Amino acid sequence: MKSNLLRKKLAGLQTWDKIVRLDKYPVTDLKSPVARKLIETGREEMARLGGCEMPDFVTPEAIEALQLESTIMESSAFFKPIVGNPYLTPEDPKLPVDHPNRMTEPTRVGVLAYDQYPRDSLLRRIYEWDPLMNFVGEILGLPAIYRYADPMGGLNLSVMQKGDYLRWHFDQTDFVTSLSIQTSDVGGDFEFVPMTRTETDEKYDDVSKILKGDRQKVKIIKNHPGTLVLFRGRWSIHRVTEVTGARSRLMGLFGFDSKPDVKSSAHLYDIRYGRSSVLEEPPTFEDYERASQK
Ligand SMILES: O=C(O)CCC(=O)C(=O)O
Ligand SMILES: [Fe+2]
Repeated sequence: MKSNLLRKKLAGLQTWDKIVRLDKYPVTDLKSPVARKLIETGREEMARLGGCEMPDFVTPEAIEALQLESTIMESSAFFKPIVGNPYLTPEDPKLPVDHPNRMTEPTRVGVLAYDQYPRDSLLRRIYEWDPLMNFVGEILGLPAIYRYADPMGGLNLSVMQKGDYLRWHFDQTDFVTSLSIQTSDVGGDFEFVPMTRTETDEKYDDVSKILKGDRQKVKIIKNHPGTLVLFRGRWSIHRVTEVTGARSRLMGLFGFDSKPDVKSSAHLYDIRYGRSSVLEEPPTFEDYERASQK
């Protein structure tokens, strides 16, 4: 049973130094010189590229446990193929067909929601750990930072299997924090164009060129397992290329915001999770295993 093996691995991960590379990322002491330096470098990268990559954030033992727990749960992810534009809005039929608002692409990504996460999940423990959230807030230069007050949206696992693709898009949230758990054999790269648009200029011509295949300003993040990424997806258009190998791409997505009480809309619940009611009690890993054996 995979869940027995997972229990053994989790039992060896009781203290944070076994889970997070505190030697490299001393997030429990944000005043330390090493942490100050990381925050300074992170802020500089955020300003220049709109994103910041922190490799080896978690230990190899933690990655093994995260991969195992995700594999146990993966077949319960919700998949809904959609065709959509880069703004995650309905198309506006009044606009010309070559306007980026009307340029759509198919997308298929699976998602596991926060309420599907077992109480003793390692990914849940990492998401709910204040030192990580506070570190993220420091890099973003926020006066305060909160977890989403959303029982489904707070923590997500993005599951991309062979043939899955996440289209070019801008996020509707200010920033995304992700932890790479498993990469695909081939494909599944995160591509982005730094600062594609601004608050005052949509730069439709540039967006249109990117959608038509202009690669000039495209940057690629390979996302090795254990890498923590902060990304301002509202301004930088991004996508995940098609996963073409057999191994699934698994990515933990942490919902933090500069405001308290952030919740998802009923529409998002429907398209992202395929349901409107929240689970009263999260399943256990054993429940997942039983379900996949049926
Ligand atoms: O999976 C990723 O690396 C990015 C996901 C993403 O862009 C999103 O969920 O909006
Ligand atoms: Fe995104």
